[in-house]
Amino acid sequence: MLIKAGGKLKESDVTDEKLYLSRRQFMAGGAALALGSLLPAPSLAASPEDYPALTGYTKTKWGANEELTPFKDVTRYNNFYELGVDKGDPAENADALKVKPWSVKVEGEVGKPGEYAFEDLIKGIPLEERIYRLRCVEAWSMVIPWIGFPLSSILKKFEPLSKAKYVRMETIHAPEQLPGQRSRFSSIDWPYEEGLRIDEAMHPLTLMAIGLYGRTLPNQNGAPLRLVVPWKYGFKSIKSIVKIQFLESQPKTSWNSIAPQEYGFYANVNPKVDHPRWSQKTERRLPSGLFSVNRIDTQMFNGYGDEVGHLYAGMDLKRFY
Ligand SMILES: Nc1nc2c(c(=O)[nH]1)N[C@H]1C(S)=C(S)[C@@H](COP(=O)(O)O)O[C@H]1N2
Ligand SMILES: [Mo]
Repeated sequence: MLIKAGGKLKESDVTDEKLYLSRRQFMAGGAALALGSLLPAPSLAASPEDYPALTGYTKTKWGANEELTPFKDVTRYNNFYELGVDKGDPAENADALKVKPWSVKVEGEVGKPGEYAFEDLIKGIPLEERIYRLRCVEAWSMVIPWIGFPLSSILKKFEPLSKAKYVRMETIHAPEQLPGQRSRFSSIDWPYEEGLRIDEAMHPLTLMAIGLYGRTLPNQNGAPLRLVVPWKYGFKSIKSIVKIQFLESQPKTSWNSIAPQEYGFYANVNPKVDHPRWSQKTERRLPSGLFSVNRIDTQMFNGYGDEVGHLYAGMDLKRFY
């Protein structure tokens, strides 16, 4: 059931994290849009072959029987508000993001803080392909063949101290590159930030991805490295990470700061706890069109409950949503 005072909701109304960003940002972008329409449309890379190949990864059991969401949908239906508010904007603006050179700052309660070059960070860590479901809080979902490694394998390199109870991550802040960060009207207090409890961060399912479909990550999917937490709503899977902090207390997170009554710190996929404005009982599995919506039931913890349920034993998941 959709909950809204005074009338019915259309399907399009529900695809709306951008509700918080777009109304004002849309007007600010108006001038640029008008200019843009005079220019030839950019030619968008549409197949895996358009991206550099990744080699030497092993295939895993994860998602082996699932039907993959086509590459085109995985790379052209994105939420990456630094690159625009509409689903097609991140692909169109992808070239704005510069991913070379790239480094990650490591701070806080760790034995080995510092600034690590991307190449050093991933050196020596075996790459895996894992097919995971990603379920957005907007009630659409995809099945994506990620390439990456358990987040724990890099976190351990930094030697976390016992005081480290949470991990906070930050996305690149570069308004000169990223159109979404230039908008005076955006509700997000950049940079985008996310956090996990340390046991969630260290869980073997939590993936740091550097590729998909056998290729390096397209920028719109969060190049050069982005988190994938498959039992949580998509917004926890922070893109284009430049900072990792180990903290004693729970960090702020971008969506929780914008609308705390709608987006919690935990954000576990949960069909029993509805978003205040729509149901979370079902989802549209992409590709989804007007005539074949492809609606399926949403599973507790996005179907990963056997692996992660114990992390939340005894917690009231209506309160800690
Ligand atoms: N930095 C950053 N990370 C982000 C977002 C964002 O806007 N900025 N959007 C989040 C949301 S809401 C979702 S659903 C997923 C989408 O990931 P995908 O585009 O790779 O499918 O990225 C998440 N990570
Ligand atoms: Mo999302």
